[in-house]
Amino acid sequence: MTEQPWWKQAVVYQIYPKSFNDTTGNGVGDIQGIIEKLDYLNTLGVDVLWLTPMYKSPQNDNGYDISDYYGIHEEYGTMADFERLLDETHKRGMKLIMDIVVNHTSTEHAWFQESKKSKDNPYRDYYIWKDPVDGGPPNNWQSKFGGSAWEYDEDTGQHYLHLFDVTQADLNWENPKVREKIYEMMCFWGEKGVDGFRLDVINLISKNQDFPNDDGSVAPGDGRKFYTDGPRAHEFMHEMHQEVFAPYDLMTVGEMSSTTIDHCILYTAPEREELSMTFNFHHLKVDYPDGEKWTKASFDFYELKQILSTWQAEMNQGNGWNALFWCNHDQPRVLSRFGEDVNYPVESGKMLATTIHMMQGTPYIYQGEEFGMTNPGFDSIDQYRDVESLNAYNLLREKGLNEAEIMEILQQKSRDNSRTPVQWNNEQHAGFTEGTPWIPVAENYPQINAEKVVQEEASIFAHYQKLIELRKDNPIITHGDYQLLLPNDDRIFAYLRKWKGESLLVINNFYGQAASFTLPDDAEVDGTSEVMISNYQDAPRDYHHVELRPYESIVYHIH
Ligand code: TEU
Repeated sequence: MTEQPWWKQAVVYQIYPKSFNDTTGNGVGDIQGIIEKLDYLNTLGVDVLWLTPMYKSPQNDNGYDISDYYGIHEEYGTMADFERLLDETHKRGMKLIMDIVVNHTSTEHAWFQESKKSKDNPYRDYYIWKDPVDGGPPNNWQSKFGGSAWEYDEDTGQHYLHLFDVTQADLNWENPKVREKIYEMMCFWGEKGVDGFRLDVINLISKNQDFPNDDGSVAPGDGRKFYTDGPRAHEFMHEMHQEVFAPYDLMTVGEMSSTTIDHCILYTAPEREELSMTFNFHHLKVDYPDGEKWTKASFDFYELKQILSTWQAEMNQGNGWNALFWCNHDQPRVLSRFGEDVNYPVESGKMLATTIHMMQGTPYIYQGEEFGMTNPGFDSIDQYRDVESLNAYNLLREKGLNEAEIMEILQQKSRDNSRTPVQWNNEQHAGFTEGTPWIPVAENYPQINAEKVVQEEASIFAHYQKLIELRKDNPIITHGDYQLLLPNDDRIFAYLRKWKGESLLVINNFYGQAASFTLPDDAEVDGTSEVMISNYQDAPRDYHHVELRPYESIVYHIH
C-alpha cells in the first residue's frame, strides 16, 4: 500500500471557544482556557484540535461573521496568546486546525464597508449586489436563518445577497481579486504554522450567475440548487489547493451543506487535489420529517442506517474520504438525540461512539461528548442566544404555535443545545467561569462533569480513549471494506469491516429494549474471535448469536 496521509488515522476534537473554558471571569471562554485543558485533551488521545472561528467579529453568529481575518477576537485573547496555544499544542504532539469562513464576511468587514459606499467603489464587486426586480428582491431565495436572502440598501438602491444572517454578506467568488485576497489571508495562517482548515459552507461559494427564481419544488424559495456545489465549486477548490493547501501541506475538511456523494468524491479523491475530507449532514436530518427541521420528531432509524451505510460504501469505492461525526456546534447533543440520556446515558453514549468510530473516515468528537453532555432542556426563550433559534422562535410564533409548543421544538432542535458551557466539575457554573456564563450551564452538571466522569472506572471517557487507541493499532478500521448487515432490523445497527482476511463485526442495539442478533448468511465470516470493545463488562464470546441488552454494543475481531 502506498503511504497514507497521516489524517486517515487521526481523531479530531472540536472546540467551541466561547463555551470551552473561561479564565478571565467575563463569562466567555478564551485561549488561555484552551491552553489549560491541553493536557486533558492529550490524555483523551486526540490528534487534532479544530477551533471554531476566533477572528475579530461582532459575534452576531458567534464568530462565523468575520470582520477581520488577521486579528483575534478580543474576548478570546491576543495574537500572542494564539501563537502560544499553537506552540503548546505542537509541544504535546497534537495539531491544530482553524475554522475559516470565506463564503461570506461580516457586514462590518472593511471590504463590505467600502463595497456599500457606492456602485463604483473598487470593492463593490467583492460582494453580490443586484438591482431590485419589480420593486422587490432580485429573486425568491430564502436565507438559511429565515426570511429573504437579499437585503436592500437604500443608499445605493441595490440588494446584497446573504445566504445566512443579514450581517453575513456573501462574497463574490467570480471576482479573481476576492480569491487572491482570500488565498493570501489563508497563507498568512499557513505561515504561522497552523496544520489545516475546516472550511465553512465551502460548497456554497459558486453561485449560478443567472440567479434564477426557485420554482419551489423542494420548499418555497429554497434556492439551494442554484448555489450548492455550484458551477465552479470544484475549480475554486482546486485553485485553493494549489495556492494554499499544497504549499503548507495542510489537512482540510470542507463543510458541505446539502451536498451529494458524487460531489464529495470529487472534492476528496486525492488525485483531484481539492480537499482531504468532507462533512455532510444527511444522517443528521433523519429527525426532520419532510425536510422540516423545526418540528418535534423522533428519528427514522432505518434511514439513519441506510444513509451512513451508503456514504461508507460509496465514498470508499470512489476513493473519497469521510469526516465521521454525530455532533457539532450546530447540532443537538447526540446522547439526547439518538441515545437515552436519562436511563442509559453511559451505555448509549458508548454505543453511539462505537458506531461512528468503527467506520471508515476521520472521527470528530465535539467538546463534552467524551463525557456524556446532554441537551440542557431550556424552558424559556430568555435562555437562548443563537440567531437561528431566535429567528425560528419568531417564525413559529407567526405560524401560530404557542409558547409551550415552541419550547418543545427548541429543546430538541436548537443549536444552543450543544453550545452550553463545558461541564468541568461540580463547582459553581460547572467550573467554566467565575463570572456569569454567556449562556446558562445545563443543570445536570453535578452528575455529569469531566472531573467526575474521568475518575469513574468504565467511563464514557475511557471508552473514547480506547476507541482512539484501537484506530491507531488496527489498520482494518482505516482501510477495511464496509457492509451493512440486517438493514431491516428495527433495533440493531450491525456492520462488517473486512480487510486482508480479518473482519470486524460491529453490533449495536440502538434501543432500550433487548434485541436478538443472528449473524446473517451474507456476512460470510468465520474464524476465531475476540471482543475488541464493548459497553457491558461481560460481552458474550460467540458472535453467531447474541442476545443484546439495552443499548448494548460489541465489536468482534475475527481472524
Ligand atoms: O453552518 C452551515 C449550515 O448550513 C448549517 O449547519 C446551519 O447552521 C444549520 O443547517 C442551520 O440549521 C455553518 C456553521 O457551522 C454555522 O455555525 C454558521 O452559522 C453557518 O455556517 C454560517 O457561517
